[in-house]
Amino acid sequence: MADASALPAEIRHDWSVAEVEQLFALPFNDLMFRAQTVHRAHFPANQVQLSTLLSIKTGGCPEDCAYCPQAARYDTGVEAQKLMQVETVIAEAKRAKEAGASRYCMGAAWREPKDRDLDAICDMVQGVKALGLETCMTLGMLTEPQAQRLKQAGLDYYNHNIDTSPEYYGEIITTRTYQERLDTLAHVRDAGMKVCCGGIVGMGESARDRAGMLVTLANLPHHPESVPINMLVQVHGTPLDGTNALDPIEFVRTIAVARIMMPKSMVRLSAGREEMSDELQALCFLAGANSIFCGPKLLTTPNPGRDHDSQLFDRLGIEPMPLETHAHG
Ligand code: SAM
Ligand code: DTB
Ligand code: SF4
Repeated sequence: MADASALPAEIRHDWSVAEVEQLFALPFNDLMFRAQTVHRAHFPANQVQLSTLLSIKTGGCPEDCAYCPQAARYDTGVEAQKLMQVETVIAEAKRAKEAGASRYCMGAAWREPKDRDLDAICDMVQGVKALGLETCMTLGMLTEPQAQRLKQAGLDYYNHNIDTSPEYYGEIITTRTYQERLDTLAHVRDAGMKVCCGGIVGMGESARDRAGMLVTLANLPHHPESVPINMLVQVHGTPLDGTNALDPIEFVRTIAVARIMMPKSMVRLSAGREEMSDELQALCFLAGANSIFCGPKLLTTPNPGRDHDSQLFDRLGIEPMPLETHAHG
């Protein structure tokens, strides 16, 4: 019998929210089968890419993102620090490479970078790249010239998340608009960098919002090469602390639908792994997640240690994805 779900998925940019809600509503086994089929058509079935995060400028952020421990206005115990020294960043990146990471992601708690900070930022990019790692930065909003400077310095990826659906966005952030986020993504793309863009679930959003978030991502002119799906890490002092937890099965469904909608993108099982069981993470890999953050810390909150992750990979027969496999395009 011909089964459309067995065909490699086409790359589409015309998804409707209603259609995506139907994908979410499929029987779980059917959804997982479709996601696995798409995954296997485009990627090695048992490889997961490893990125390591470093907060190069922590805390004191002027924005009001309701999930974020680094916003100055919430009392979360995160102390504001200055931009890290270039040498310290490079030394940390070296350790991450030795621990098996293929990409190094550097994050700053800024609304946007100041031009005077960009010299040091570009030195970090060059130094980390020289170690043979892919580089990624997440620094907030970028102007066109700033994006071009980062590209010239050799930056491979820029991370800027849309966070949630256009409809729910105003409940989470008021200090910048959804459109400003889309503008930054366009500047990154136009400068010729690869885009890392995803969002957070478990913020009290509806099922329709989760579908709407994925529709925004998949209907961008190009699918982001990397799509981080974060489970909210609840931090004491942030407005979202105490939000009802999302059903873990719904989280797995979100990964599976992202995989089906963006067949060639790396889908990252991002924040929230520290609170997930090994079995839940295994389901996320089965649903098509093929990237994680490794190392004991995300930006400010804990992440599973290297030993735990290697044991999990051994139990699942998963291997770290070599750089050559994902550095195409
Ligand atoms: N300040 C820059 C910005 O917001 O674009 C870059 C750093 S910011 C911390 C990067 C992303 O981390 C956010 O867009 C959000 O998606 C994610 N994030 C922050 N706090 C989180 C939390 N508590 N749980 C899950 N994801 C979180
Ligand atoms: C992304 O989507 N998630 C990462 C990375 N991109 C920058 C950040 C997660 C942060 C979780 C909260 C913290 O550790 O401060
Ligand atoms: Fe600032 Fe980024 Fe946190 Fe928002 S997510 S408060 S912009 S560090």
